[in-house]
Amino acid sequence: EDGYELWLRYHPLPAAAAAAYRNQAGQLIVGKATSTQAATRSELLRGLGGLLGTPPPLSAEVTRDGAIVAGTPSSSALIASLHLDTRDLGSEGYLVRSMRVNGHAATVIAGNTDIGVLYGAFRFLRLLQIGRPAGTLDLRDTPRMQLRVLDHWDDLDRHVERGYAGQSLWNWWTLPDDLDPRYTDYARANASIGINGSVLNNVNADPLILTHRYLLKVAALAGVFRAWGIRAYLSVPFDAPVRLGGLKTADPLDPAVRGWWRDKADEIYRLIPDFGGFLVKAHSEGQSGPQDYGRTHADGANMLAAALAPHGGVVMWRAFVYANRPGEDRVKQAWDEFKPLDGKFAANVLLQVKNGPLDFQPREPFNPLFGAMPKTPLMMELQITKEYLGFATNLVYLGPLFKEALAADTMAHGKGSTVARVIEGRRDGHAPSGIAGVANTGSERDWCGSDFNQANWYAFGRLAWDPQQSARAIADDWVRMTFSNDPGFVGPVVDMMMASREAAVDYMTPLGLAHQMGAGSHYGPAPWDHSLPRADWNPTYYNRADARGIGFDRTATGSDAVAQYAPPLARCLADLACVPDAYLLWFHHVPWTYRMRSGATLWQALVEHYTRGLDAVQTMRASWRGLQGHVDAERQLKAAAFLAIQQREAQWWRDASIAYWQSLNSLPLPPGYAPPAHPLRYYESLTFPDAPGQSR
Ligand code: BDP
Repeated sequence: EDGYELWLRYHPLPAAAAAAYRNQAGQLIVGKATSTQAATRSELLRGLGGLLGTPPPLSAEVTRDGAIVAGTPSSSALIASLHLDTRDLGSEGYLVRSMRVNGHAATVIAGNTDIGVLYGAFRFLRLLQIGRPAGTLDLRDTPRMQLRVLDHWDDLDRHVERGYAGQSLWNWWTLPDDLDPRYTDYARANASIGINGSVLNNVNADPLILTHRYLLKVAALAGVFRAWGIRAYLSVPFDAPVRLGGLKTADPLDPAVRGWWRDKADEIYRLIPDFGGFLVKAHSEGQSGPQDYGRTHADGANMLAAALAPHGGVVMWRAFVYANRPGEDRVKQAWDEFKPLDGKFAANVLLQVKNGPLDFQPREPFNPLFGAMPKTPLMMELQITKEYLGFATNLVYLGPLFKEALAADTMAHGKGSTVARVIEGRRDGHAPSGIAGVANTGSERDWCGSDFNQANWYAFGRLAWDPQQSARAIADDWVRMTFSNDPGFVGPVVDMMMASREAAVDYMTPLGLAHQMGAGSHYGPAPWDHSLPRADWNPTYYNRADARGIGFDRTATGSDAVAQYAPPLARCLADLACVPDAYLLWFHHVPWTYRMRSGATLWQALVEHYTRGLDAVQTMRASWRGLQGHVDAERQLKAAAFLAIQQREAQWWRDASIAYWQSLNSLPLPPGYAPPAHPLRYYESLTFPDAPGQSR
């Protein structure tokens, strides 16, 4: 049990459950005329064979009860003869229905397309994996967003930026000849949760990826993914025409530059007819952009969009920009720069906006661009890899974080204009729509650096398909599929997962603090740090702590970032009487002695939160220890070892933070709270040049 099988762990079900399901899996009628049909067939045989002991026999028609019939009305005469209403299933939806076919009880899995049928097959297998009844089904489902994409921050030498699970999955050196079976398993895992796109390389992009030699490698991967409904995309550097093409400029209005990109797009589509498009990090953290030539983001994005449009490709243009403007609040910059461009982007451009205005913190308010650009399709970018959440070893289930971001109410069009509705694009009539997650995958056997990190990949896919699902229900499915249906195990583990994100916020950055991690590596606490050359890369820039108080004043008396939110929301966030505690220090600078709604002072509340976070990790650890015997020894021991690391790190976070704040405010600890284990200078002296995943 090394975790390789992920949630597609088709181990034999308990005898009674298997016996019951065998009545619903007596024979299988599914085509293999296309690669997706063949994939569907092989997955059903593999899944049912694994879960039930033997796979059902294949058949051309329904001759007995318990048949499973999968297909589209156009590929299967049998499905067509059932006259199913598939109109509202679109191009990726499916239905799974128990009905009589040829006088026999059958399960019909149908869609308008092969890929819809594949998604339906995975749904059917999931029902068996999680022990749901499968004899009276009437399910219909369609994705709420069109582009459901993983962004891999993988360099071409297999280093993964902010990756904590080994090397890149893509072995660029042995591609295109060697098609590691792992590429197929990657595609299966994604298809099982509805992910339909993969950006293969780092947003800090190397132009080498656009050479013909590398495009052949990309084409080989795209060839593996195709059957599973996944399109390949590439991150491209804006100045590729200069660095690769030998042109003097990358000016987006220059005809030679436009021609270069057009030719490049044509070349790509000759090799990969279903290529998805480009992801661009422009004018951000050292990457070049159209501003280098006196042009706007829209000029740059539209130029690439024009090259891709004839082939149906899209541009995902990132809004993660912040220039080095001392004295300015970094979190305001994207809004200032992009909002005036609303309506200026070509139809096949999506603006890819991080969930929060800063950078994938344990907690941030939502990015005010959501709701502020009704004429532009906005894609949300979430981070699945835990750059700011303790890396691979900390158990932090991100379902609640993703949900919080999606469910946030922008109030942009009155109550109920949630971020999810904005990105779904329905209100503003946008196509395309999408969501991206920065992948946490790597070459380690367990894919994600820990078994529990797999849940974050899983939750991302499930929420990308349907943001309305609950984080708890998704965790419940995942635990059952990954570990066991044993109720004595499922309940406690789901509780543990559901508590884990708030625990991390508490022991790292409670009450609206952010970016207090070690500069550069983002490992461990360093609230004192101001060593980096740019002010806005340093923890002290964000905490603004001194002898009197702490927090970033983003109201009108400070940076006024709050004014970027819709007025009713802005009014609340700016008002100490209304702002939620969770965002207090994000929007306000307050004295250490400030009275919280609970009656405690801010200082007491901070100490309480840090300690509560640490306690929660202790509880998680004890609860996992108590589940020994419910789970195989390998996965039990690994998670136990990682929880021990997490407990040590939570203690470190709590103690180092408290020691630093105390060095400023000279306040005693509230009674009953243990003092930090070491003096502040000990924490300040720790360095980790070897921390994994750093950017280059
Ligand atoms: C930051 C990461 C950096 C990425 C950057 C980005 O620290 O490695 O390149 O985001 O999203 O969070 O471009």
